[in-house]
Amino acid sequence: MDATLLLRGAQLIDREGLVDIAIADDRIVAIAPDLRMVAVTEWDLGGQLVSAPFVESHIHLDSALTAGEPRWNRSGTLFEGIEIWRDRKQQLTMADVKNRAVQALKQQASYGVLYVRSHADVSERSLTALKGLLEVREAVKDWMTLQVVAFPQDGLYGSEKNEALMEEALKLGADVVGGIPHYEMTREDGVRSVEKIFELAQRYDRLIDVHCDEIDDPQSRFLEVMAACSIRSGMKHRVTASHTTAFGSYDDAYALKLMGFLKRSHINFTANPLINITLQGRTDTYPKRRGVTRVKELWQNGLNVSLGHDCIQDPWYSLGTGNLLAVAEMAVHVCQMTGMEEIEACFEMVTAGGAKTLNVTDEYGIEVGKPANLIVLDAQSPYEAILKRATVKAVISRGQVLVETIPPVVRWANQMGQSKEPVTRAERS
Ligand code: 17E
Ligand code: FE2
Repeated sequence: MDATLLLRGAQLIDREGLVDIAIADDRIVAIAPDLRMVAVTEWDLGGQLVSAPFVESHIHLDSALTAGEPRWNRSGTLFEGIEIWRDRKQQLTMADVKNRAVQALKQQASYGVLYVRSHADVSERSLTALKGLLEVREAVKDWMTLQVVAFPQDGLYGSEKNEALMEEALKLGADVVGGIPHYEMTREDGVRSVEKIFELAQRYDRLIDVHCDEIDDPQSRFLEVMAACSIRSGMKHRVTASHTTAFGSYDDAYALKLMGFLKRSHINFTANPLINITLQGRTDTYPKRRGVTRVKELWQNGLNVSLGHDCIQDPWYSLGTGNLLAVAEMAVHVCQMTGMEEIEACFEMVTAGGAKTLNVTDEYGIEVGKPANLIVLDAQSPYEAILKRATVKAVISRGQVLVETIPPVVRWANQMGQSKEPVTRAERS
C-alpha cells in the first residue's frame, strides 16, 4: 500500500523509540519503526513529538474577540462580564458571530487545536449566537470538529422566555445542554435547573456541560446535585461539570464526602485556570483564594479532568490566544502540579482528557485505522512542550497539512557567537 504522507522518526508520547507514521488519504494506516513504504510526501521529524491534536474543551466563541466592546471590565468579576456581554449581545448579527468565531478557530487550529467545544448563549431572544455557531460548525467541519453547547448565560429561570429558548436551541441542533445553576435567583431554581438539564438531555439525546459553582461561595453546592442526577440517570461520562471553582472553597470534610459521590458519578471536569485565577478571589483581601477547582485531587482520584481556555479576548478576559500550552502551563502553577507526572498529566488534560470530555475517544488518538488528525511539536516530550511553550510546527487534519509554523530563530551577532550557524530558541534553552 502507498501512503500519501509518511512521517519518519516520530516520538510518540507513550512509546519508547521512534516510529514512522503512514497516512493514506484521511486515515492512519501504519505505525512502526522503519516502515518500508512509498509515499507521495515524506518528512523526517528527527525525533520530534507527534501528538494527537489539542482539544479545547471549554470556550465561548460567541463572545470571542469582543474585549472592550462596549466597555472594558473594570472590577474583573464574572458578574461585570455578564453585564457587559448583556449589552454587547444586543448588537449580534450572524456575520458578526460567524466572522469572529472563524477567526478564533483558525487561530486555535494554528496552535494545534482540532476539537473545540464552544458555549453559545441562548438567553437572548433571536438565538443569533447559537444559530451563528451552528452555521460555523458546518462551515469548518472539513478541518475542525466543533461542538456547540446551548448555554443560558442569564439563567434557565432568569427570565420567563429562557426555558423555551433552550428547548428551541436543542431542536435547532445544539450538541450539548448547558446551564448555570449558581446564577439562578434562588438555590431552589438552581436545583430545578440541573434537574431540567438532565431531563432535556435524555429527551433529546444530548451531552451535558454545566457551568457549575463558578463562584467563591462555599455554600454553592450544585456539583452534588449534578453528581446525584448523573448517578440516577446513568449518564456518566456524557456529563461535564465546568469551572466548579467553589470546590476550591469547600471545607475538607464536605469535600471528602463529595469526592466519593463524584467517583460514583463518572462525570468529567473542565477547569479553566487562566480565567478563574483572574475572575475569582475578587472579593477577598488577603489571604486571597486561587478560585480554581481541586484539579490535582480530582486527577488523583481517577476522575477525568480537562483544561479549557474559556475566553479569547472577551468581557471576562482581555487576553487569551487559543494556545492550550498556555493553559496547561497555568494549571501547573495554579494547581501546584509541578511533579514530573503531574506536568505530564496537565498535557494529557489538554489532549486525551479533553477528548473524553467531548466524547470523541472513538476517533481520537494516534492509532492505525483512526482519522489522521495529529500535530508535530518542536519538542521531544510533553514536559518540554509545556516548558518552552513549543511551536506546533505542523497540524495535520483529516490527513492533509492544514497549517505549518516555523519556530523562531535566534541569531547571535558574530562577535558574540561561538558558531555562525543559526541557533533555535529550543537549542538555546
Ligand atoms: N460566562 C460565564 O458564566 N462564565 C465564564 N467564565 C465566562 C462566561 C467566560
Ligand atoms: Fe465558561
